[in-house]
Amino acid sequence: MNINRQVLTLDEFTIQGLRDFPKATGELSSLLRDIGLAAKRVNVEVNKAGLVDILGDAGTMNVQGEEVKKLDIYANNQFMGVLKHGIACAGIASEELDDIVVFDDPVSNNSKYVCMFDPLDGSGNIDVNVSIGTIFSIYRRVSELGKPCTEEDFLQPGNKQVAAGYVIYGSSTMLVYATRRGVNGFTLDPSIGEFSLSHPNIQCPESGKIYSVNHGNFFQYDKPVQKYIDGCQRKTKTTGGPYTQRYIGSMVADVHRNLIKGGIFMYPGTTDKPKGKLRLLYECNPFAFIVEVAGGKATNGKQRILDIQPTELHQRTPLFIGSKAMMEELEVLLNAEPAEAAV
Ligand code: P6P
Repeated sequence: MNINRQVLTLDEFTIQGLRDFPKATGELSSLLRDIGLAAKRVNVEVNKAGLVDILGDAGTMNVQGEEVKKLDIYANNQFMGVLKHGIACAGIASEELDDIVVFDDPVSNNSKYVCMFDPLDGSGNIDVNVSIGTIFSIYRRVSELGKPCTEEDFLQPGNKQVAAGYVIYGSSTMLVYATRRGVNGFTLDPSIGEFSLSHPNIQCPESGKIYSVNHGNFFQYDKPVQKYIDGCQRKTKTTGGPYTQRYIGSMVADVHRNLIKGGIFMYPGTTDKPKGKLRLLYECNPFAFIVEVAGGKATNGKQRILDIQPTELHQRTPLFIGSKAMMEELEVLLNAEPAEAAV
C-alpha cells in the first residue's frame, strides 16, 4: 500500500495549482479557500437545522419578494464575512441583498476579484430535509484597482467568469468548482474537517436518460418545450425517449445529479413568468460555466447563457442546461418552424 497516498484537500489542491503557475498571485486560490471555510460553517448549521430554533421564517422579505428563512441570513453573512476579511475580493452581490456590497478598504480595493452568490439556494426545502446548496461566481474586476469596486464589475457576461462553483449540503457535503482548466469535486471529510478531492476532472456525460422539469407548469410552456417534454416520455423522431423524470425542486441537487449522471434540467419561461424564475448572475451563469467546462451546454432557449449581457443584478432568465446530445435534441425543436412545434 502506498503509505504516502493522500487524498488532496481543497487547500492542497489550490496551492498545488499555484506550483503549476508560478506567476499566479495566489489570490484566486485564497478566495476559493475562503469559500470553503464559509461552506464548512454553513454546513454545521444546515446539518443541525432541525435541532435548533434556526428554522422558520426570519419574517423579512428578500429582494425576490420571498419569505427569508434564518438560515439564508446566516449563510449570506458567513460568505460575505470570509470574503470581506480575506485578501482577494473587492465586493460581493448576493440573492439576499438588494444591492452590491463594496468592501471599500485598502486591501479589498486592491483585490482583483468580485464574487456573486446565492448563499442558500432551495431554502424552501430546509424544513423538509431536502438537499440545498450555495452557488458562487467569481469575476476579475473591470474597475480600477486601488479604488472601490463598482456595479460594472458585477454586470459582466458569464463568459468572463474566472471560476464558478457550488456547495451541495446533502447526504454528504460537496464543494464543486470549475476554472477553465476543469471541474473538480471535493467531499467534506468530517474526520479531518476538510474538503477532500473525491471527483477529479468531472465530465458531463455526452447524453443521458434523466430529464428535470416542473411538470406542474407544462401547460404554461411554449409549444416546442411541450413537444420536447412529450418526447422525453416516448421515442420521437427528435428524441431518444422515454427518459426518467427526476425533479427535486432544489437546483443545486438537480443540476449536480445531471452533471454526474447525464441529463437535462429545464426551467423554461411560462405564460405567467416569461423570463422564468432562476437568476442569471448567481444561479444560471455559474452552472452554465461549470457544465460547459465539463462538456455540456446551457442556453436560455435562444442564446448561450454565458453570452447574455446582464443589465441588472437580479434579472431572471429561462434555463436549459445539461448533456450536449440532449440539449441538441431540444434545440432542434426550439429552432423548428412554429408549425413543427405543435404537440
Ligand atoms: P419550482 C428553489 O426555490 C429554486 O430557486 C431552485 O433551486 C429550484 O430549481 C426552483 O426554485 C424550483 O422552482 O417553481 O419548480 O418550485
